[in-house]
Amino acid sequence: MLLSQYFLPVLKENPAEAQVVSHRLMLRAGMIRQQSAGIYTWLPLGLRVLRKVANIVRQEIEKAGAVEILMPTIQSASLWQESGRYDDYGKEMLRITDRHDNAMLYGPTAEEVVTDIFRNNVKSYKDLPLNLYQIHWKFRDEIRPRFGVMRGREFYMKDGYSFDLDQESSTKTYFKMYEAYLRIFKRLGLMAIPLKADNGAIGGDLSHEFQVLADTGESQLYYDKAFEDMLNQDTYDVASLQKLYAAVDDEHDSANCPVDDSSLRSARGIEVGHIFQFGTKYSNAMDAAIDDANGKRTHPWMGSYGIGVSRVVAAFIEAFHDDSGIIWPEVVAPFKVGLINLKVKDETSTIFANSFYEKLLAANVEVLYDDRDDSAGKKFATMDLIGLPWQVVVGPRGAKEGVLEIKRRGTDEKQEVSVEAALDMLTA
Ligand code: 5CA
Repeated sequence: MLLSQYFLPVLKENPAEAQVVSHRLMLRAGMIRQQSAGIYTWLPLGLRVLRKVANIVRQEIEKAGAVEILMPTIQSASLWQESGRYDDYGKEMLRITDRHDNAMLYGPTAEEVVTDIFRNNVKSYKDLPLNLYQIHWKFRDEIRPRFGVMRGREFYMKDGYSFDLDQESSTKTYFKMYEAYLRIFKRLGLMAIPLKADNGAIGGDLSHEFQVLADTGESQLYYDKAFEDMLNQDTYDVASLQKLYAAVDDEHDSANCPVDDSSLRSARGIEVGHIFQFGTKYSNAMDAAIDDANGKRTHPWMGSYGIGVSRVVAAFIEAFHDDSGIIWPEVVAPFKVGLINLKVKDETSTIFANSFYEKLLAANVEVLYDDRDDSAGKKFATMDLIGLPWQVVVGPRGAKEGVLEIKRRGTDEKQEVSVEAALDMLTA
């Protein structure tokens, strides 16, 4: 991508409204713009990261047996009246009336819609287990939207819903999702501690939340340091993980903590995922029944599984930044390489940089090429701010000698290398 043709409205100054580093950097790096409180436009750079996070979530969740659908964001109030949640949900639900005076709402979650799909289309135990998910926008009219997309009103969520014949099978599915979550966060390179949680408005008994460690997280997290090794392994010992101590905020009672001080870690955490098993709550309320092996009508056991995809983007920045800007890990970086042509008016430099750009494109390397006629200082500052993992700099002197300067964002090590060596490094 040529920066001269791209849309990257970076800001030099820190926006006054941004209290946390991820919000500040997302605005400054031209990733998002606020439309109204808690509602954002995702600009090209931000959208690329959002899509990358979503795709990793998608791949891992599908390996674990989930199937993607796309449900409407606008839902009928009547479904929520059936489940009994219409009145309970309160002011967080954005209620809308259509031209025929039908009560509608912008979905804060989709248990009702998916249960409706299920009851109209699944009739037999032979079709179970069934695990449907989507990655889509949600709306919750939070009293205090804050920290940019970290706590938005409109946000992008992966929400999955499982249907099993009985509790035993449902619990198996639940822990399959639990493991898939551990794999997702490991692949993303984020340490996410799973902890037993309250079911809250979703209801039910079995529930875990996943907290990513970051200094500026909203909650205070306490956990057994044994998590750190166990989450790094290739296979997970779910039974042992479940026995480890972890708690957030007031749930932690230092006087009665089962872990001694030398094994207890405390850190700030960001809740990036939450999974629930709630039995037959919705299948009963909405009479979503199937025939079991004996032809008897039975209500399936359900679970739901959320990941705050847009929040994960912010969590990355909280975890990976320095004073100059973002430091993207390669897995979710908007581009892998930032190429800078220091002197556009120098013909040798420009021919050399253009040709290297073409080589990167031919090798399928995602590259953002700063081909604009601008000062070196400004170009370096922009590249540091947007945080691409590799920076490659072409200048008149190097171009004459056929060398480029290559630098890993977040380190000070610069190397002068040949075109071939640079290509090897960037395609490794
Ligand atoms: N129906 C279930 C899961 S399918 C559900 O809604 N769970 S949730 O309420 O816990 O939300 C799932 C995840 O969405 C949370 O773990 C969090 O990461 C993210 N999330 C929730 N509210 C917001 C918000 N206001 N802004 C950004 N992300 C949010």
